[in-house]
Amino acid sequence: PPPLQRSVGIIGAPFSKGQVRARVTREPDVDSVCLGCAVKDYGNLTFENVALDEPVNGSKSVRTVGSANQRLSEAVKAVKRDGHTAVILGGDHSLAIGSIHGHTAAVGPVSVVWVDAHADINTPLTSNTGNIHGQPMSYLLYELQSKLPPLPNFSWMKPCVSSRDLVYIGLRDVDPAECYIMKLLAVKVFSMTQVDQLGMARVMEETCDYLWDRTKKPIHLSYDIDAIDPSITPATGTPAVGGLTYREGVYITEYLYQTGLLSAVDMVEVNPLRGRTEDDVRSTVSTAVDLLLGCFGRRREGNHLPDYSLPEP
Ligand code: Z70
Ligand code: MN
Ligand code: MN
Repeated sequence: PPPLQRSVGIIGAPFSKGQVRARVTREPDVDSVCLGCAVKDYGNLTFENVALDEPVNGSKSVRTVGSANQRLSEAVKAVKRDGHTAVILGGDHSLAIGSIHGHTAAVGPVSVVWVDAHADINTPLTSNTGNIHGQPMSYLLYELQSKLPPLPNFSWMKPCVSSRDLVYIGLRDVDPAECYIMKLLAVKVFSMTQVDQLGMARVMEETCDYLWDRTKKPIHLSYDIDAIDPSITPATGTPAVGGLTYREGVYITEYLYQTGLLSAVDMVEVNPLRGRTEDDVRSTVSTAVDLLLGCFGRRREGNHLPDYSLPEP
């Protein structure tokens, strides 16, 4: 494995306006995110609610989400310029717009690994819900720009991801328009069917083979906690049955860590208010923490600091 003493910069991004169901907050405990590596806490971003943020083409809170993402993009850019691996704690998945935008602004083109029950690739014109957390990939892809209406408070952002550099893992709740878009753009998808068919080890090998076909780019992992089965991570806004096991979920993070290319991680849709019991919340949050730990080198076989030495009798 590559030598992996890395520093991590953490941004809290408690967005909730990309979806309707209450607050989604920063939950994972910052101090537990990285074991034996330096953690810099950039604090929680604050966002103003834009007054009179009436729906645009049916999409809700467009202006609020637009300006919040502009701030997040700047924050992620700063974390990357400081030389850290960026961790963005959501918040709903609309924050991937600013997160991926800021990441590419700092480092150039990236590969995106999107782990989710949902494809989040609706355009504002195909969305049935008007929730922007179901739309972020359409804003980010070069290939969909001609399909997007102009949106207030989004003029700062330019598309920055090629459909060739995107891989989905865990899909199982995809709208017809999203299915059409992914076919149209020939996006690489490992739905739950492929996960069942191939097993996660092969899914990860094929993911990297595919992404590395041309050049190895920094990886942006956008991890929606609802990718994991709701029996393990119930405290989320849109639980979808038939999800990844805890082990499959963690394996993704361990595999990406050992590529040495993991450059930014979003951990989103953890929503304590959606848990029915305290155990629901505990299990969801501790899984999110374990996924982040996997991203930063924790191994299930055990861990020790590099300078560990046995005590002499
Ligand atoms: C639906 C939409 C979504 C997360 C739900 C759902 C999208 N396709 N994403 N929960 N995280 O509203 O566009
Ligand atoms: Mn999502
Ligand atoms: Mn989702």
